[in-house]
Amino acid sequence: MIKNSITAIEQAAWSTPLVLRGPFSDCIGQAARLGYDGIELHVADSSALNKTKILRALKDSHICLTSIGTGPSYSQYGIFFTSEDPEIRAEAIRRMIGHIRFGAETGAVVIIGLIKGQKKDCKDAARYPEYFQAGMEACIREAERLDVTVAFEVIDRFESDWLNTVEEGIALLDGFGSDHLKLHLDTFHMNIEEPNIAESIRRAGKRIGHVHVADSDRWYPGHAHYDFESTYAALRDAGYDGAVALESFLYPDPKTAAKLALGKMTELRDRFYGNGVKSV
Ligand code: LER
Ligand code: MN
Repeated sequence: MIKNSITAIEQAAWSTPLVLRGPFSDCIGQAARLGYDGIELHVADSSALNKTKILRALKDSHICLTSIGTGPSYSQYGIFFTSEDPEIRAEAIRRMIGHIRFGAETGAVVIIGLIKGQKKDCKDAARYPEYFQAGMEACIREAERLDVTVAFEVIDRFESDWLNTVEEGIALLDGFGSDHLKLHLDTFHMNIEEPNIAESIRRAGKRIGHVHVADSDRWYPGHAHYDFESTYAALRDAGYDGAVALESFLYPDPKTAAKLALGKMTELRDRFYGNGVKSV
């Protein structure tokens, strides 16, 4: 059965589409009280976390860590795979290795999204593919060693100047050929890039490793006109059985967004996966 999850970060701008804010142990308690099955923590550096406290909060709240978001290294600290600076590239890899080790301790999927960097960020333009390859290979090696899933997020053209579509994501995965590298789909990005979202999901099939949901305007699911019915039907047909994490703006306020989203996510899950029945 898929898990309903919610994103959290310790600190970020109001406009960042991550829902719960504050110390992670508090966010975990809030997610559980709201009725979520799991939480996705967006972390700059996993090796600097108080893991004992987080693991205790997860245990006490009876929810799981579904996923680790790794974008804050890029968005808050300018650390990414494709920097022309070798120290920044090494630091990006060190942080990803720390996230993957935390994933091994918790069973969480580790996201590779914004940390890949953009072409425009690399002042040594001709070399970004080589730097990206090295970053990805280091992650895949550690993920295979520790049996962790790393999920590559396809991000729309307005936030990333390359690797924007599901088709490009599939080609990327095929190039690496590792069972531990999966695709991470986000309804907000797919709504911008995919001509037929349900078809893209079915094509991605068993390669799907993680899912983010927000409506077409990036508010909570149910607020605008994204077709969640066809997305959930396609996820079920693809045999997807992982987590679906709410990554939306905080409008009208975080608690309302989290509650209304969970209502819609639960209704969709019951309808397309059946109450308590495992997916196909
Ligand atoms: C960025 O828009 C996004 O969707 C995040 O999941 C990236 O970490
Ligand atoms: Mn996302």
